[in-house]
Amino acid sequence: MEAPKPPPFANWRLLFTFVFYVLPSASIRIPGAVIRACLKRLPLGPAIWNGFAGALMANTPPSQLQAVLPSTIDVYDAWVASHGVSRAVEILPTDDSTRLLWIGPKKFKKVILFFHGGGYVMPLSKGHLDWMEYNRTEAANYGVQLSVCVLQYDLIPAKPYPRQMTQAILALEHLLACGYSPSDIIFGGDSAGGHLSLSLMAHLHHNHPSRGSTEDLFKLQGPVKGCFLVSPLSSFNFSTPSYNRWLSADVLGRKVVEKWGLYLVNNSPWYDEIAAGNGWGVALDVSESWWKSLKAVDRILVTGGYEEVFGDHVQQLGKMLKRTSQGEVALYMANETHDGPLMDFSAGRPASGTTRAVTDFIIACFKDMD
Ligand SMILES: *[C@@H]1O[C@H](CO)[C@@H](O)[C@H](O)[C@H]1NC(C)=O
Ligand SMILES: *[C@@H]1O[C@H](CO)[C@@H](O)[C@H](O)[C@H]1NC(C)=O
Ligand SMILES: CC(=O)N[C@H]1CO[C@H](CO)[C@@H](O)[C@@H]1O
Repeated sequence: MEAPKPPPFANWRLLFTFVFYVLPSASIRIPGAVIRACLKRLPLGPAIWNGFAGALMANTPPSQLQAVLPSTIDVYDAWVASHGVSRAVEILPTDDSTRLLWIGPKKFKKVILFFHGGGYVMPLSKGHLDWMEYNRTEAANYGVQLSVCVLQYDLIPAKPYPRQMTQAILALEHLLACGYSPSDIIFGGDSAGGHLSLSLMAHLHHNHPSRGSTEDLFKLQGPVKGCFLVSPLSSFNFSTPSYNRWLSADVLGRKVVEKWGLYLVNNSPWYDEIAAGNGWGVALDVSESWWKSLKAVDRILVTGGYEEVFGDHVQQLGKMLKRTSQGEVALYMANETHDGPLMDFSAGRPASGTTRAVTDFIIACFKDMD
């Protein structure tokens, strides 16, 4: 058993960080976010929250964040208990440590393999589970019976790339071994989870050397039904206009993407792979030809916000996939900041257009089959 977590601020280092780094940074970011939100007619509440959360993320070391945030399994356990849903946790037999957390029966008609966001630093949040349950309920209303399988992947800096990708591949292989066919499966995620989805898709396109056999499996059985990418990290090029606004209402900024990005890729094969033109670790920073004739997934949905630092990259990614994928690709952009659906559910707001777009996508993928 893990030791109980200290309550917030029991940790003096965190208090120090908070007073001397987070608060000064927030006192600059919040007014900037408010001005930008007024200019762009965005809701004020989320902009203020983004200013505060952005300052917290950019100035708090990952170890301190991880010390106070409940772990993925704790969040899942509390959520199933409070929703009266049955708890179903599987340990991947091929790995012995990676867990799959189920919402709904393990053997059902369809399944969503979900990768939560949080910059690979933060664990699963309750908002993610509320979001996925919303999907399930909405889908059920349309006659689509599905379960959600949440991957509990390892976090950085302790476990850098490609550990999370390997875990995602093992999870997908496990679903196939359990009897799901690729056409019963949608995978996807938000932010870092979108990045992880792109890595998994990349592996299905060109096998990653760490895990070599999946490609043949999909050649035999056909493509995966769908993949949704909500505000995915897809490039480390910080010179786009979205990154260089004078005022930003977004929760992310260059500092945190760069810092956490380094935790992900340092001491890993990432640099050699990208230098050799292999796009497993980041989709847009290799030549487009790498993605040519992508047939791993039938339908892809890419979503993002015009007001997020990933805004330009998300649009580039959508356009690139439209050119390279043999399946159907849709790009949905809205006037919002990073990770709209998660923000909806974290704040208890009604579902926005982006949340709706993801749900409609999931229903459309599975609906045409029955
Ligand atoms: C980075 O992005 C900018 C702006 O979109 C572009 O002009 C530049 O060529 C990109 N750099 C690389 C190395 O891809
Ligand atoms: C987004 O906001 C701009 C003004 O800032 C407006 O012109 C545009 O129509 C809006 N787009 C959507 C999809 O709401
Ligand atoms: C398909 C399925 O299991 N749908 C469930 C979704 O969640 C609602 C409420 O939690 C259940 O009533 C449905 O049965």
